[in-house]
Amino acid sequence: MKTILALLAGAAVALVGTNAFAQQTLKSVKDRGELVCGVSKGLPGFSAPDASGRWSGFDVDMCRAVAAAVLGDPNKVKFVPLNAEERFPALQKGDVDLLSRNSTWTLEREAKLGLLFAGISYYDGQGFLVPNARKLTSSLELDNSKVCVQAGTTAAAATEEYFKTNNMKLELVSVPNSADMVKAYDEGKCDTLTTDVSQLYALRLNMTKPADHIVLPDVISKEPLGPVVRQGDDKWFNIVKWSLFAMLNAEELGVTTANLDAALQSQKPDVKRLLGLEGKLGEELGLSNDFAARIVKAVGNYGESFERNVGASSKLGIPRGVNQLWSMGGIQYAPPIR
Ligand SMILES: N[C@@H](CCC(=O)N[C@@H](CS)C(=O)NCC(=O)O)C(=O)O
Repeated sequence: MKTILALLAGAAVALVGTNAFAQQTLKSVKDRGELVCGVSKGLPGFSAPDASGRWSGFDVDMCRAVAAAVLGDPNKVKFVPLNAEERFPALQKGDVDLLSRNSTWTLEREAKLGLLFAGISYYDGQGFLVPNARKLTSSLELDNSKVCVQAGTTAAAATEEYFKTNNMKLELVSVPNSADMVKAYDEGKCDTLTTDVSQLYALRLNMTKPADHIVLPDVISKEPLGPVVRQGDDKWFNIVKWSLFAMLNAEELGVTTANLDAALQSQKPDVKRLLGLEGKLGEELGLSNDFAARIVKAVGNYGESFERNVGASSKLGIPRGVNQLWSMGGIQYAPPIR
C-alpha cells in the first residue's frame, strides 16, 4: 500500500512538474501587473530600444497589443532581450510569458521543444546580403563565399543545404548576436550575410555604409514568423492568437487608431463584434469585451503597425508583398471575430 501511495505521489509531482505553467499564464500576468515579453537584442524595425530605453518595433507591438488586451495598458511590458540560442529555453523555463522575436514556425519547435506558434505575423523567407562591389545578381553566384550566420537560427542548416544542392563551396562563419554579425561583415570576416530577408533590411541599417550593400532577389526558404507560447496553456495561447487576429481583422474592417472613436459608433455588425459593442466574445476569451479596441488604440491595426515599423515608408522600406491582406492580394488571412 505504502509503495502504491509513494508511486502515486511521485506521479502527481511529475504531472505538476510538466504542467507547472498549465493555465497559469493569464493569472500570473494579471497578478504581476506586467507582461514579460522576449524580444531580440536590437533589430531596428522589429525590436530595439531607443536612447531613453523605450522599446519599439513590429515584434514589440505584438507584446504591447497583448499587454493592452490583458492589462489595459500597452506600457505594462517588461522586455527581455534574447539572442537566438537563448530565446526558446527562456520561454520553456517560464522566464518570459510570450516570445515575440522573429521566430520561424517549424515542426521541430512545436514537437520537440514543447512550444506553440500562435499565428503568423510576418511571412518571410531566407535571403542573402552582399556588398555591391561583388557585382552579384543571384544567390546562385555565391560559390566560394564566406557566409555569416547567427547561431541557433534556422539559417545555418538551410544555407548548408542550399550550397550543397547547388554544388557551391561554402565557408560558414557562425556568430552569437546580430551586432556581431554586422561587425564581422563590416570587418570583412565574411563577404555575405544570411538570415530572413526582413532582418537583412534591419541589419543593413546598422552598417557603416548601408547603401553599399544589396539584398539579392532570391528567397531560399519559408520563414513564417510569429509569436510563441508554451504548450499546456490553451487559454493563454488563445489570447495571444486572437490578439494577432484582432489586429488583422481591424485592418480588414478599416478600423484604425485615427478612426477608432467613429468606429465605436458604427452600426456594422462585424465592426461592433470586433470592438466588443455586441456579444461577449472578449469575456469568453478571458479578457474584457473591448480587448480589440484596446489593441487598436495602443498599436493600431496590423497594417498600421507594419507600415510604421518596417513598411515602404519606414526606415527599413520593406514592401508589404505577401504580407498584404488576402482581400488585397496577399496571404494574411485571420479567422473572423464572431
Ligand atoms: N527566423 C529565424 C532567424 C531568427 C534570428 O534570430 N535572426 C537573427 C538574424 S541577425 C536575429 O534576429 N538576431 C537578433 C538578435 O540576436 O538580437 C529563426 O527563427 O531561427
